[in-house]
Order: sequence, then C-alpha cells, then structure tokens
Amino acid sequence: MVGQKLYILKLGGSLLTDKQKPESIRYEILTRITQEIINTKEKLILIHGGGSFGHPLAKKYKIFDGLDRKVVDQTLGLSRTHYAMNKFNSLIIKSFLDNNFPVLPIQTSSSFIQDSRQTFSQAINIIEATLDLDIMPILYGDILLSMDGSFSIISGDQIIFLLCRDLKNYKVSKVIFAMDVDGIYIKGKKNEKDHKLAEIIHKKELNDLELVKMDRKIDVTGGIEGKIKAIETILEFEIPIQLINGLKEGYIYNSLKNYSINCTTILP
Ligand code: IP8
Repeated sequence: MVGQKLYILKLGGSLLTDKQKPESIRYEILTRITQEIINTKEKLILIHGGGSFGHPLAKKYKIFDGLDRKVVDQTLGLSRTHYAMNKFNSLIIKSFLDNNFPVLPIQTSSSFIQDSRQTFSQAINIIEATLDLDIMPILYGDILLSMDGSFSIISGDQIIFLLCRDLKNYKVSKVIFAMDVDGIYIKGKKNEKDHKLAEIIHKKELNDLELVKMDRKIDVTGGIEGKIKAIETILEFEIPIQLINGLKEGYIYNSLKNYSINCTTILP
C-alpha cells in the first residue's frame, strides 16, 4: 500500500456557492462536478472551501484573529461557523450518496489542532484507513482550535499542505484547485484586456510574476497572496499543482485524468 498514487482536489467555495446569498449552494454545478469526479474512478481526497457558508460568519465574529473578549458572543460565533460548514459539507456528502458513491466526512476541526508555532494533524490514520477502503474522504475549511486557549480558521488550502506533509502510505501526485476562473492571470502592460493566463509557471518564477488580484471579497483566508503562499508551501513537497476552472464542463474530469486543458500548471 505504501506510496499509492493519490490526487487532492479542492473545490473553491465560490465555485459551489453564491457569494451574494448566505448559505446558498449552486446545485447544478455541484451535481455535474459530483458526476465528473465519480466518472474518473481515481483515488482522491476531496476538500472544499467555505464560500457563503463559512466566510460571512467567520468575518462577523472575527474568528480568524483568535479569541477576543471584545467581540460579542464570539465563542457562539465559533460554533455557528463550524455548524454552517458542517451543513455545507453534508450537502456535498449527500450529492455523492445520491449517486451511490461511498464518501466519508472528516470533521476538520476535530482532525487538526495548533499551538503557537504550528498545526498538527490528528486524523491521518483515519483518513488513510478511509482511502484503503476505497471510500473518498471529504474535508473542508473550518474553525481551528488552539492548545493555547484560542482559535482561528483553517482554510482548505492549509489542509492540503498538512496532508501533503503528513500522509504516510499515500503519495500525492497532483493537487488541483478548481475555481471559478481559468487560473492565475499575469498583469497586462496597459489594461485589463492585456491580462494573460499563466499556462505553466515554475516554482522559482512565482515571486517575480505580477499577478492579477482575484475577487475574493468575502474570504477571510486571503486573496491571491494567500493562495500563492499556500501553493509555495505545497511545492516544497515537489508536487505539481493545477488551477482550473470548475465552471467549465469536463475540466475537473480532464484534470484528474491528466488530459490537457486550458489552465495554470505550477511545477516544482
Ligand atoms: O474557503 C475557509 O476555508 P477556505 C473556511 O478554503 C471558513 O479559505 C470556515 C471560513
């Protein structure tokens, strides 16, 4: 079993939810993506972001910044943020079960904990045992408790880094970020029309590129800068990364099958 090939796919929150409406799923997109993933028959861990479920509450209660007695009902907000993410996750789980496909939710806030310096994975054996049974584990951005009496938010991107670092019996062969844009854009010289999709980027070029900011207004976990930071940490493990447009039919399937698509590929 050691070193079995595995993909990690993250479905961005803005792909699956409507940012304008709290707790709103884009069902047609979810249904199509569910089918694409099932059709690949590949082994993968699925992760999803917060979208209009987690981010508005995390923002309202300032969860990302940790315990703050001045924020009214902050610990209640912590529970509510987790509950919203749990609801979102249940809808995704249901989408797979409706298609008779075995999946298991892994509750992120019970699977990771941090101290003042780093985040620890507590559920790697459970995730690997799930994979061994050919059941697809599904994790999600969530609240993150701290051993020093505080808390924060763990993003889906951070979960990917921790899994790439800590999985023992599986080797991640590619990480895929499915978003609502084609990939990363490089700033044009004159105006927006000159922005160009970066098709292939090498790790060492990442910091020198002038990237176009992504519109992630409701996100508490950082815009393009946050994404690039997360990507850099994943590249440390020599794992290639693809940023693809999940709104385009067949792109998730093709990426999981390693067929060519119009997207950004980042090589270690
Ligand atoms: O959308 C954030 O996860 P992300 C999760 O992957 C919450 O950054 C609870 C806001």
